[in-house]
Amino acid sequence: MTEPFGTDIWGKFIPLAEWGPLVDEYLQDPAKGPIVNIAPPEVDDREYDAIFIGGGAAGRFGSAFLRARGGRQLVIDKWPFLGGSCPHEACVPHHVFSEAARMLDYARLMSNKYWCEDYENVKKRASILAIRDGFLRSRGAAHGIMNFQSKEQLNMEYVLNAEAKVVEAAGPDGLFGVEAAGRIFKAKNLVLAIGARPTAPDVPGTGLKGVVNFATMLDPEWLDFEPNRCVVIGGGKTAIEYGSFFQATGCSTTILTRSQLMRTKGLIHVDEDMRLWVENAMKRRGIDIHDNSEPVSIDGVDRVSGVTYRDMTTHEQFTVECDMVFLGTGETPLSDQFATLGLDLDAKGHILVDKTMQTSVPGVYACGDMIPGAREMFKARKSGVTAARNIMGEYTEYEHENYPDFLHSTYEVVWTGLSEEEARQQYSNVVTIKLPPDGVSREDSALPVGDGSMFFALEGMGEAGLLKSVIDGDSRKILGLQFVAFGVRNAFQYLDYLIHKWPGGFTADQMADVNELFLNEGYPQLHRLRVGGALRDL
Ligand code: COM
Repeated sequence: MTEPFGTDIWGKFIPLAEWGPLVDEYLQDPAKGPIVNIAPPEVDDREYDAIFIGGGAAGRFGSAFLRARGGRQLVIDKWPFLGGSCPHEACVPHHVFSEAARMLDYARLMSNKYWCEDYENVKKRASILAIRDGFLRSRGAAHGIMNFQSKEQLNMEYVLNAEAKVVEAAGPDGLFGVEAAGRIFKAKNLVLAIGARPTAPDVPGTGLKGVVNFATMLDPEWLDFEPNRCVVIGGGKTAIEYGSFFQATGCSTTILTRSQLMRTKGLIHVDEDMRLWVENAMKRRGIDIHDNSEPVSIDGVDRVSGVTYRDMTTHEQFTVECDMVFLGTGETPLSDQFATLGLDLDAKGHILVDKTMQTSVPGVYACGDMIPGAREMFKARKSGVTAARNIMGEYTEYEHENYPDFLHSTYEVVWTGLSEEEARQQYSNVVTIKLPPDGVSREDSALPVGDGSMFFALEGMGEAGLLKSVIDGDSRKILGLQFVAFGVRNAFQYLDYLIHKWPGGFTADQMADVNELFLNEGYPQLHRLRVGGALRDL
């Protein structure tokens, strides 16, 4: 045990505008030591109800809830900011890149039309580095709001820029001990939430210059050239999102995936119509997609020059030339850092938890990317909150392995509930409502059209998107919803709640009763067209 150290900020107001530059100083010089915001005993001398190890979405939201319920929490993070990978290298930059992809897609559609310049001939490329650097320039604002809000508005206690080590399992006093910033902190419960690290495929060449993942591509020293030809390895959400972005910038992209696109293990309830719509739209935009393909080697001397892959059926080998490889091959939870606790893990190293987020060790909870299920902020936040509620004595369950989901191509792709195939396995009278309808070719349909896709109807027939509702024709309950286009993803948060939480289920008739507020083929309007009598496909 060393002497306590670090910068004590308890009781000192740091204006929001100062937080961003302050965090940057710590990022550039981590040896500046911990940032310590701990209440002195004269302010609060209670034991901590929980120490959250990891201050990402799970640890931060769990802490906020626990605090709001009158408990005492401490959150410790190795980075000098709260919010974890989300504001730093994952969700926020991903949303920047996906928004760029969408705008670039539209620029091509609108090239030389109306008020728009000749995009293809004048600006063949958008700079990946410029967009990346734009995000890096503004990242301090995202870091800053996390620390400011957590301290000034949510009254959290935290230690940042410090490693946390569990040094005592619950002893006779029932307390755990955690060492950080040269001190031992005691708590009745632990919440483990330090996340996961990107996993590289087990092939030669992953260390070559030009091989990146979502985190390393943000490092200006690592990605210091403008890529022109990219190979993405993987077929899940990250591969689709980043691959769509690279292609949209004009960096010609190939995707190599073992499974079909969107059929990786991490994606569930994926409807085949939706999957095909996404894959075909990506192909129409020039992305070269090879499924059933496993990487053999990443080739090059010092820097990457290509990827050799094998067709998993014929075993034939092929090489694709490139100057950048993006690894979208999943992540591994950092559970080995808690090996001394003897927690039950799955084969991939996820910490196994029950529906209250409690692990196999009483008093130890785990959340976010450390547990099975989607690696998503929504799961992180909700699992952290679930742990906090249970710690504070409010029994709460969360189905963390069954969830609605969302991804970007150049479109918003969002789904909840059962796919049509899943519904047909469980129900004998499945009815679907679809746009474009069955039997109408995509090219002949300007629908669905609405917010964000009006010019697809005018200039890009057949690119408007896909809308689908899967209904049990007997009970009239909505079983699943799928959408590819724009402007509906926020509605899905509420639609998901309705179809899963409405007592007895949410019916097509109730959906038809919802007031639609915009001109679009949204779900209320389409259900209204159909629900007068017996339900039939539309
Ligand atoms: C959002 C991070 S970028 S958190 O979920 O608000 O902590």
